[in-house]
Amino acid sequence: MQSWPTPAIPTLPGRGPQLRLHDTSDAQVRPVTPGQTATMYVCGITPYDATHLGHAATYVTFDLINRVLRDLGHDVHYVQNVTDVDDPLFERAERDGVDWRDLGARETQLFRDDMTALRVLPPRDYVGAVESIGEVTDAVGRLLASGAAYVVDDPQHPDVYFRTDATTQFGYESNYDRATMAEFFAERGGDPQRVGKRDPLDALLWRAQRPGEPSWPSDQGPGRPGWHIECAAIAVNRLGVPFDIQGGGSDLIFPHHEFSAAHAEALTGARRLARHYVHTGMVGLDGEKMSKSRGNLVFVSRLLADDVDPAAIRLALIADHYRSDRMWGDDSLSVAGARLDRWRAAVARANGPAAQDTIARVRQHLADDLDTAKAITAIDAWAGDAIGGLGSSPDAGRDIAVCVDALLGIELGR
Ligand code: 5CA
Ligand code: ZN
Repeated sequence: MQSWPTPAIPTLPGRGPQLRLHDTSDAQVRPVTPGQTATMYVCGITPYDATHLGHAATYVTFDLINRVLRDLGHDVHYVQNVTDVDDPLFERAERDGVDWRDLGARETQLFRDDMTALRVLPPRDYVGAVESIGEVTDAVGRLLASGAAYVVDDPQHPDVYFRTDATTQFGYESNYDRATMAEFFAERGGDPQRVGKRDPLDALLWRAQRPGEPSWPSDQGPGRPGWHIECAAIAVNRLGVPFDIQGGGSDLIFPHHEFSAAHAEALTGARRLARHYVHTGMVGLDGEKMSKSRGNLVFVSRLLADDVDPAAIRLALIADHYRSDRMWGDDSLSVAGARLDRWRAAVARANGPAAQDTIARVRQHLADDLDTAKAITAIDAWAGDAIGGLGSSPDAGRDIAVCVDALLGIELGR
């Protein structure tokens, strides 16, 4: 699929410390250790509705990681999918009387526009589920051949399932116990009641065609892909295993990332799909997680249409730590907007305190599991001093603007 345009990223002189990130599977913050090219896969949208602030917070978080890795001198091979074949898409298309392909294309384009406005660096490979069906059918065939998958005993709907016990390490990514797995499996797209499965947790790999549903040919007969195998196949075929960072919101920890990892590990024999499993907290509104099913959504495109400065949206989204579940508040935008005004006024001044210490601090805080709150406080302190007339460096404003642009993705206009 076509990605979106790359915003300009200025180069910041010098180097920061090694990046450390929280890994869900090891439940600790530890160094990210890429080669020259860092490899990152982040789960993309299911395009049946517009991008809300929860999605945006997640993609901006991985954009910060992308920027920090580049600042450390790495190339970043970033891959993202689009789940453009899935039940919610068919249901919404049916409800609205539109073709599911047109709905997916329209919402994906809206997402590209939102990401462009938020200055999110595009993935190198942006891959739709429809585009990757050949990769999925190949993977399903191999999983069947190795005994990691089986066809349910249902001649009418011979769906293919993945054996939860196909890999010995299953469960290492989420560390959830069986009861928690069962709960999230049922809540997040699983089908524990499906008759003919060997284990209620076994995950769908290939869904045999049902009347009225789109289907594609495969050796197993016509059907469509399951969810986890889509991300497993797309990631493995572009990044190899293990890759450096697998990312998404915390709602993907189980079953999605556990099974994506298990599918990929059963396919390749690798012990671990990703070196780091990084998960963002959930953004909520009015006391509840923002989600399409609850309908408590604030859309990025709506704010942009209301002429909200995208830099203020971005700054509001990174004001608190990415791993915390947090609420979007009535004052989130006004606080960020006021801060942006102050930063812009500060960098526009003829003189300010030399920027080196502040830049070093920003790099240090971001390297510490993306401590954006402290990074922002460091810029606030510099801006306060500059506006207070301290310092006599004529380059300071420009240097801070370059730092904020390169690392936080926010343009201050100098
Ligand atoms: N297409 C799948 C992933 S393969 C999917 O989960 N799509 S999604 O559109 O539902 O979500 C896209 C991304 O936004 C996922 O990483 C998801 O974890 C994240 N996300 C969804 N809701 C929120 C929220 N309220 N706060 C933060 N992140 C969220
Ligand atoms: Zn995914």
